[in-house]
Amino acid sequence: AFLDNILKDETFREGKVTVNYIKNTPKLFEIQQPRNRATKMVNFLGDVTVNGNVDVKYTDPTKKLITPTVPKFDTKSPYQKGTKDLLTDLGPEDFSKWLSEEKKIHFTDTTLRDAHQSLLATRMRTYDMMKVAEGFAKNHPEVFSMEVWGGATFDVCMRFLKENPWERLQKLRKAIPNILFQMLLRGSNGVGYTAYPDNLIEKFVEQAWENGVDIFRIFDSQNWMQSIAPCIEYVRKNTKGLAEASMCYTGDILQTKNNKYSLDYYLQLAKDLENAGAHILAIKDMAGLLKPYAASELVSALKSEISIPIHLHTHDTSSIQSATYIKAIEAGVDVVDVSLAGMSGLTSQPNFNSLVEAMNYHERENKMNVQKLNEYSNYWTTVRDYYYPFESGLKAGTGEVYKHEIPGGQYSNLVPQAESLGLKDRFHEITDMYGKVNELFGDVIKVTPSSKVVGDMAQFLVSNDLTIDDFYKKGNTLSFPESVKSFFRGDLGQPVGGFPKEVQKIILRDEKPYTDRPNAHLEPVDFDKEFAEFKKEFSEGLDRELLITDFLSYKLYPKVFTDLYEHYKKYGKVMNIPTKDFFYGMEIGEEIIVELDRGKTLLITLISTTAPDEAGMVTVFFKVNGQTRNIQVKDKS
Ligand code: 3PY
Ligand code: ZN
Repeated sequence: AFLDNILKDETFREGKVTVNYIKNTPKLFEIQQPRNRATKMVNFLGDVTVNGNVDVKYTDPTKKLITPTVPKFDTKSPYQKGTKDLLTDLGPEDFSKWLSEEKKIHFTDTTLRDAHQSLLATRMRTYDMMKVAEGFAKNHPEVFSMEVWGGATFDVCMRFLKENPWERLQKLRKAIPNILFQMLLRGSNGVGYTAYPDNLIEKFVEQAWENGVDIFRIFDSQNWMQSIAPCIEYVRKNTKGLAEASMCYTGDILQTKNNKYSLDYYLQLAKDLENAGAHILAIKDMAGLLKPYAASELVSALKSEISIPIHLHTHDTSSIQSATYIKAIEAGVDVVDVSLAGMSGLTSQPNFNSLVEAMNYHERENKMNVQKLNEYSNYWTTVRDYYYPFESGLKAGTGEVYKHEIPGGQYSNLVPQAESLGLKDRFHEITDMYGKVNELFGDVIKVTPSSKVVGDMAQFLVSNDLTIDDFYKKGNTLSFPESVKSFFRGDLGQPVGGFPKEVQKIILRDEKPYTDRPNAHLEPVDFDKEFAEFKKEFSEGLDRELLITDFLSYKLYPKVFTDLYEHYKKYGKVMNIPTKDFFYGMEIGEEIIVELDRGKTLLITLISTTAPDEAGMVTVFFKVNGQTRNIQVKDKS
């Protein structure tokens, strides 16, 4: 434990050890009692067993959850070299050239980020990822990259799963050293919903790289260069990773009359991104609007205008997006985003397994072990069932997406959101209104966080039985959602073609909007001072050193981090609890193994629970590593 403390100590980790280091660091002698950690663990399990997990809104007692089969691999075999090794060898510029010259089509697997963000409200736990991480990396070294971090995962990880997102990244990196990792970065908004100080985003990029991210997919919710360009710069300056700059795709380039989002618009944007130093260009089709023939035209034109490689991302909400990939592949796209079959389709990415098969014998085929890919897909199909309360309930693709243009992740979330507002029966009114609000706002790009603004306004109008006409007539008397006011003030940057003036005036009334970068209105973070204050405030009662990554989590999400920290102090590390028990508690007689920390494990059996006593207290009996433990849990029902 003493050695453990040294290894965790920040001074040691930063290589700043001096002669009197041990003498001057009394913390090293504070040995945590495993019993204490075991007690916290059973307190958590006892609470979930008696009261359920607060994040699970309903359970289905008839549901049979089966144990997933982890595909076999030779644990002793070395990792084969993959794209991560190639990036290390070549450096970002030459790597980018290598990719441009590759004939084979390459695949990014989004299973661990966008797929579950879009299908399961981002709830996939590190526990389930880690079971297959090493095997997947050993069985599939040909995968171009794995999207594992960023977007909504950062927030949800802490808020609902009570995990440290940085630890997820570190664990995955250790298990998958050979394949490039990529993250989604929302430009000035980092991994949040609003602008942050520039130096905070810069530090975040540096730490994301230090902890394992290689490809930074950077986008701005209005395709605003002033938000994207600084992030490209941060990646180039602070990392040896790849800056993948995105153009968010909306509308339809094939519509040639009066089209704000025309082919020329995208070609100019792509050139600007290349000139700003991007190593890769991403076409980020967040709503799945890029139709097959439009993809053909867009990719061909881009190929003749820019020289960096092109990475295509889409969502299969319409259920036609594999055709888009095929046309894009014919037109020379370099990489496409797919997810393992069991986590693909609908609002997620197109099907990895089927696309690999479909490319068989084609001149751009990229051979993969499809048998193994299918085994991993089967693993996820089984695991997915554990997350059933987070499924959206969507059953089929929809052609309506071309009308409302709702991004994949938002579309599946809108179902439970409408339900919680008592608007379940009016879901289609909301999606219709979403399209109308988009027009009202001047046909904006809709992706996090601007998509939330349009969604908030649509829900506001529907729930108050208001029409667009009412907006114009009664606008001066309505209290609009805060996100809508913020958007029109300029907090999310400037939309293509500017804000519609009349609408802006109705929403802001006398408030003055601004047109410069929202980040310019924010005080830079004083890292030395604020990090020291943070450590002082939060280290009490904590069994580990607070790191700069904790500070970043705190600066991005102060309330969420504070709640996570309280949860950690009360229950310890819950990320290694099996998913079934984390969400639904334990069954009588069930025995589980939970890893506490590096190799230390607890064997926990739930022996029995009593009925609540007069004070509503339940006694829960466990056996922990052979010793009986009982705890008292307040029954909150
Ligand atoms: C995110 O920002 O989380 C997205 O996935 C946007 O498409
Ligand atoms: Zn996406």
